[in-house]
Amino acid sequence: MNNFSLHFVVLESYHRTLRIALELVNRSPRAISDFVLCFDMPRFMDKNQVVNGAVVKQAGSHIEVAPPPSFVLEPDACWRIELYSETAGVTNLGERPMGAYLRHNGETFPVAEGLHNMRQPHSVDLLPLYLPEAKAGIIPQPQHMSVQESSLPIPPVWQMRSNSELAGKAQHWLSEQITFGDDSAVVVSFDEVPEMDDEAYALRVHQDGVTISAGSVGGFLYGAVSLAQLVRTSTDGTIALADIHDAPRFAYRGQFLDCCRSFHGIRTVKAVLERMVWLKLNTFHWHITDDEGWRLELNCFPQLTQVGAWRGDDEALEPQFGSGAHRYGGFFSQQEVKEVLALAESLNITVIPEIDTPGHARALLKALPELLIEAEDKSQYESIQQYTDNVLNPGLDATYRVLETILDEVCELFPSQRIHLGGDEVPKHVWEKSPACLKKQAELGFDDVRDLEWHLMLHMQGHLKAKGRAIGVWEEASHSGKLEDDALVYAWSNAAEGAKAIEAGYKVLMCPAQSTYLDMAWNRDIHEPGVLWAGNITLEKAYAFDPAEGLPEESVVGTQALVWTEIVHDHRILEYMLYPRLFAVAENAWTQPVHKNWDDFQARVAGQIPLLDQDGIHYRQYNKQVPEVKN
Ligand code: TNX
Repeated sequence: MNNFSLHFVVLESYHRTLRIALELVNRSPRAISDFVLCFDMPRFMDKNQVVNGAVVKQAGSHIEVAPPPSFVLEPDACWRIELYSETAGVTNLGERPMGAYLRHNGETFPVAEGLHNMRQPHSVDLLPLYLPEAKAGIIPQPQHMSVQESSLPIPPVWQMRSNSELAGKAQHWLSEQITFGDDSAVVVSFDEVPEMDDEAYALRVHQDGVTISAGSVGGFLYGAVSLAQLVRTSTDGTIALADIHDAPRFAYRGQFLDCCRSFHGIRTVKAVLERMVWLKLNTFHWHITDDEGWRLELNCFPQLTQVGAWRGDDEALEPQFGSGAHRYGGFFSQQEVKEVLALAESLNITVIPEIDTPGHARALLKALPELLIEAEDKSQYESIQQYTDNVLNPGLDATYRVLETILDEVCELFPSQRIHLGGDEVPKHVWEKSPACLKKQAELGFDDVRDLEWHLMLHMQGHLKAKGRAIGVWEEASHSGKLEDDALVYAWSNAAEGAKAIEAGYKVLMCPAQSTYLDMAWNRDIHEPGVLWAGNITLEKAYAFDPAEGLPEESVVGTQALVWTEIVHDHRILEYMLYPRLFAVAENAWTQPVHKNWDDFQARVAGQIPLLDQDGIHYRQYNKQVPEVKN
């Protein structure tokens, strides 16, 4: 049993005004004094507006508060502290204080979650998701598909024939989906047609079997996936005779996973990749460095993972997002990276690693402080995620050398043509009081110390270019217009950012949070997991997104589904956030808008639900009435 518990009381919660009270109850038989209460809550607390105590520390979501001096918390008594924040209100229970513990005499003691007074909002989009009757079919919808009345009975065993080496991966993949043997009369034949476009395929279901034609590894694989979907979604033991001609709308059809905020390890990553191919997704954007953890083992700096991969009360990085006082974290060993890359290769998936610079670099800074931190830098800033010390210093030569060394090893490990360099959310006022930055600014003749941001990024772009690699960056890094135009810009905060980057001459990957951030909650129920800063995302909203709407099609390389993992602590919640919304993102990435159809899509989603069940996927239930709103 826990000896302490923490009640959470919302006093005021508006757009930029949050007043809360925390009530710590002592259920132990002893009085306690001289303690600190630690918890995580992603809101910047105003140190000057505290009632009955003090904020003694904040780093990111991690907050430490203390009672007034000489305060004693008697058994069965309660200490109530009031805190104020101008960051944002709280929208659901995922934003209550998490991972609370007490620190007392150098030891930590767990604090249980107590009661809360959060209310359901008055107007709330709680519409349950209903799906129509299931329909056998393919997700994403093929571009051209003509179906006949008659059908082919699905045999227990198929025979495989191939005239193409390009079909090897498809054959291997398909043999894990359906059974093959020599003495079946029903044949799947792989037929090479060299002039077909990359990733395009034709699939013909006829009286004697199935013919898959393609001119590329991806084309054969996606033909095989379509066949497997027809077989597995069939409810009557047959598949209709059909003629399918299919090719993707976009070359970049992605999925993004943040392995930093919560550590998602190799099993989850492999499971994600294995399911990506089912939806013809071909690019995995692997977020492996951030403020809350460095997840990539590198030989050049072992400290990156020795120090930067762990959080806890005793670690260089504080607990975050409820990870608690104990040591929490992990990383991908180089061996594991190689396994992931081999799996990706077998599934026609490119893995793009992201080394986030110059912001979101706190784990890196904590791992290599003697190289990367300038003691005289008195700049004061506050990042959007409540850090005051998470930005690399472009005034220091070491910053360039360290990044080059890291990127060299990243390039040895990862074969991808593109490396993502981050570039998002660099806070205002960084570097303004850094002697090294001011000196560098003067040397380079820049008007603004902030110009060092693109200077550093451009330097790294050049470094990678010399190795034959191009970069990806989040939209902010394109604002200066100084990066070379082979940088791919990831538009994330809204779709207009994509238009802006295209106008500046860049190609874009469209992943606006309002449609593709699947860490957004499904709805506004306070019990629903997920954040809401870009609104809730229903299946319908996810499906309504057209990545190239109003944009020149040739400037849009594609779209991706993202899951940031502040609140996505484990594989189960990850699946819950992804399914079935990932179907919508995949169809947006593959299918031309004229071939999309919301009603038909829902029926095909319903057709896939039994497969999610068979595969043990913890998807969001779609036919359950959401509990009535009680206000
Ligand atoms: C914005 S997207 C971020 C992330 C957060 C995410 C949460 C982007 C480039 N920055 O750091 O994890 O929102 O939804």
